[in-house]
Amino acid sequence: MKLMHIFIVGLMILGLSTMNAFAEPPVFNAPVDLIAGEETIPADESGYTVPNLGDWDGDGDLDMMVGTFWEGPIYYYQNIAEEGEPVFEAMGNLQADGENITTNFG
Ligand SMILES: [Ca+2]
Repeated sequence: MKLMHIFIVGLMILGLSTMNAFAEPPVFNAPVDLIAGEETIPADESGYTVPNLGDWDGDGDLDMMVGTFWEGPIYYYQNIAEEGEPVFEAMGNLQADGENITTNFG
């Protein structure tokens, strides 16, 4: 059983390395700041700011929550566009019982 497991893992590694050998390198556009109103959506100094899109208010468009690193706040930006390109408005930090909800380590 252990030998079969090693064989399967070996096939997976071989398959992944073969896929990478033929893959084209990704091409990215120049970075742009994310804007809410007139303000740039903040990124913390750690470099681990994590934007997540979802329909958080249930109106059918994508809103954004931005998590920060290690006891940082979670910012909420509501998409206020009627249609087309999103337009984000800062709605403040996520809170529970009047206190900011913060992220854990990692
Ligand atoms: Ca929405």
